[in-house]
Amino acid sequence: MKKWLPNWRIVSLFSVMALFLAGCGKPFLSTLQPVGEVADMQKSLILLSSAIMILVVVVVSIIFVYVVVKFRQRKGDKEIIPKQVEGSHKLEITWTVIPILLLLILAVPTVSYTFNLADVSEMDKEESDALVVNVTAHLYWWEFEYPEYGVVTSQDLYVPTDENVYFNLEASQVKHSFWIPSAGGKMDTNTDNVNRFWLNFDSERVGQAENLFHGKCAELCGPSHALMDFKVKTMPREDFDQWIENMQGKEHAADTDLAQAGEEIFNQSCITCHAVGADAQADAGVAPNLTNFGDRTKIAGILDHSPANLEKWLKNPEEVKPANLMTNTYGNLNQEEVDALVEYLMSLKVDEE
Ligand code: HEC
Ligand SMILES: [Cu+2]
Repeated sequence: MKKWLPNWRIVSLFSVMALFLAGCGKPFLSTLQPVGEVADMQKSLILLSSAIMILVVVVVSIIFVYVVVKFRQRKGDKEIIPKQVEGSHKLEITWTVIPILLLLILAVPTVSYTFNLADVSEMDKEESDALVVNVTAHLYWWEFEYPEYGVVTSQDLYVPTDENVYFNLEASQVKHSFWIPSAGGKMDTNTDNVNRFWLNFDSERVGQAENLFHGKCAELCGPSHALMDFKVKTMPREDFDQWIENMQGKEHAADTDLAQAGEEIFNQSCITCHAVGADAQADAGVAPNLTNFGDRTKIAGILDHSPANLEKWLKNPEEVKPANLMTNTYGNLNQEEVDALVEYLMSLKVDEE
């Protein structure tokens, strides 16, 4: 009997692994650390379905092992066939009723949450003051439009806390999927229809990630799919209104000579795709709107936001994000031009310091 006991080394290995894996969830990127109502509902479904599955696996395994041990052929008793239970009504009813009950336990909350999560009736009301964001997924970046306010931004999504935020989701070239793990999702963004859903960020809990959550593309869309990240900045409603006002009023003036030189280069080589300023919607959809580029937390969604990384991006975007749509669309920039562009782009800010 003794040799069946697990070795202490194995026990400690598994305990260390469990401890290690327990550290996997990061508060800005974990479905298991929900930040709002939608994420709470989704987490409870994950836990419920996992519990049911584990229960089934454990019970079936125990019965399996029991049967194998109990009815095995022992030494000496050859060709004895145990009593057959085929056609037993009692057994057949039991193993039909139990799964039905388990499915009911799973189905009732799932259906009720599904309807609740799909309830976007607020968006169709005439006099609604619900906040709507139009999300367009592009290769390999995200565009966010606030249609009530005439504001467009990209890569960093700004949302107020403690209210439902409604999303219209679309894609421009190929299918992507919009996912903010801590807040909810995923929902596909398609090229031929608009999907709608809502999310909610609880002000009591946004502190867990210092008001900055990570968003992801969750549908394989091309070579840079894994790099198609975005950020979500959460803030109280007043700060959000202030941000909208700043975005609307933005008349940017380059304040140093270098930035001015950068602006000139930008207006020659980059403005065909990128837009800057309050009326920037004109060219929306081709390239990220850069009105508040200086406030971004990342460059192109993934590089840390620093002048050195911006230089790296401008010199060779392909190296950072393979197959992105900026590669090879403008001539080679010399060092002076890069320096000027970096100075100019980093000065594009609307947030108050
Ligand atoms: C053909 C259109 C096109 C041209 C021309 C172009 N870009 Fe881009 N740019 C893009 C696209 C598309 C992206 C998004 C790439 C991605 O993330 O996959 C991008 C991304 C960027 C980003 C990162 C934006 C962010 O929000 O993090 C910066 C900065 C940038 N471009 C600067 C420039 C500058 C400066 C020039 C001119 C020298 C330029 N671009 C010329 C299409 C263009
Ligand atoms: Cu993708």
